[in-house]
Amino acid sequence: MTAVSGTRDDILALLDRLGVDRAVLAGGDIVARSPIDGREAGRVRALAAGDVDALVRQAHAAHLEWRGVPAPRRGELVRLLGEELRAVRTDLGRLVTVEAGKILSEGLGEVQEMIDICDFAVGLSRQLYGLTIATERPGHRLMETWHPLGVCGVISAFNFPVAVWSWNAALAIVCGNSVIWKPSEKTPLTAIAVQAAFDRAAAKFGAAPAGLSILAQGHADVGQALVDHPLVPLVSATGSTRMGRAVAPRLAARFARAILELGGNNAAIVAPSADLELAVRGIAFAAMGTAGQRCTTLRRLIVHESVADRLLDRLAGAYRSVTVGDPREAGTLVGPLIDQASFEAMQHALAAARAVGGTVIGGERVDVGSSDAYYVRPALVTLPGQLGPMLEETFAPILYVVRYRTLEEAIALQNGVAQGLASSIFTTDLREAEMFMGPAGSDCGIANVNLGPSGAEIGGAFGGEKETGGGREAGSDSWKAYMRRATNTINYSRSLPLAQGVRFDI
Ligand code: UN1
Repeated sequence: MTAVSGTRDDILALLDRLGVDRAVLAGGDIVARSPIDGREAGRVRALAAGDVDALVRQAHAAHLEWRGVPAPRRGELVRLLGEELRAVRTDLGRLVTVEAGKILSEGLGEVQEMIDICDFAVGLSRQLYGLTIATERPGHRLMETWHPLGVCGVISAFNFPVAVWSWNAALAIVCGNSVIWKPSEKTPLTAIAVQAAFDRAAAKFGAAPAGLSILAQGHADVGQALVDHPLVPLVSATGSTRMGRAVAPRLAARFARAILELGGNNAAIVAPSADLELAVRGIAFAAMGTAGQRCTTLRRLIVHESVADRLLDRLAGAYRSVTVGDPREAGTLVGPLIDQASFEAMQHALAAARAVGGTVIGGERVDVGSSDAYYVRPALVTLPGQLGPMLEETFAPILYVVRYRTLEEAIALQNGVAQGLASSIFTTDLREAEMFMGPAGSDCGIANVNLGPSGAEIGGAFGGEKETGGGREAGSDSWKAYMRRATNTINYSRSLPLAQGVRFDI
């Protein structure tokens, strides 16, 4: 293999094509670095926590103006954003690859998700429906209306450095809100490129208030200032459960809303009737794709004892042969881990697995000719039971395997962790599939049949239960979290009947 290199030149060329001035790399506290070779490309300015107040006030002023613009007109701005994203899809996708280390098709796929949610939000801008409800009083009408909320804070993670912003921002903006985005410090450049695309869309739109979408690069203190600001009624935060534990109580203390997308420890059950060929492919993508760094990554495989040996044989082959390397190269399926800390966490989890009697295939570092880059062969770990590191989310490509005998046992294992994001079952037995999706089945926000737990479409609501945080983003009726609901009772009669038959005659 030729040594990985050239990420700085790649980044500079991409910034030019994405309409971003190279001067953004002129200096600051945030290191822009590609995990492909681990080399620094430059430094980006971080805001101080004290800068946040002025930005929130600017965003709040933008919201006050924007809420008076009819929603379908607000949709026009998001339509233009979608057009801008279409125009830069290849370059922005490649920048995601260079900055986050995803393979090219996943980088492109992430930008496609942004385009998809823009399209969804444009349609939604004419469908922010309330209800008319039967009233108990004659000559009255009872209804509900949905109104813009205010400034929406978005805190996103490195692994989906651009899509997560768009899931929130596209909906928040058609709903009449403004947005302040604190991206991961590990992916500052993709955020700048997205903000540039938004600014171009706003310029074409013509009459968007300044400060409708603000990028606030910074460290945890900037995120915290956003979380604590009284003019921010909603914060949507994606990241670890540890981050969620810091954010949620602060929001609760001031009765602000939270959309939390935290850790996942996602499982797949492989039943005796499963199509094993399909299961192997589904498992391989879900467990090794994105180098195990999706919150929906498959981390636990619960396989029926009657098919375990056959399945594991085939999986072991896939784990040994999968191409690990530079994600910019066409044949690569597994790119780098984001950084050294991530590599160390993976090695720590594998050592813990061995300590509880686990057998490990893979997991070793792969040399790509750069000591600052961390590539690994994905690890397949057979455990004697669901214990030790299998109960935790390690953001790396480790798939733990346990065997089961009855479906009840498998579902208990699937539900027997603290997280509740995504899950799946491979079965051709209708009863098993329905059982898994039913009230006594998977306890996750996502429950799939005959595909892995990752790679959700934007049309459905995305999010999970328990320590995953309970938030929902993207499709279905997730938009309701970005609006406030008013219940309206209108009396068009000449008398004043009181509800519940109460009499109050004066
Ligand atoms: C995440 O990893 O933060 O379902 C979200 C998926 C993606 C979203 C992942 N659409 O894999």
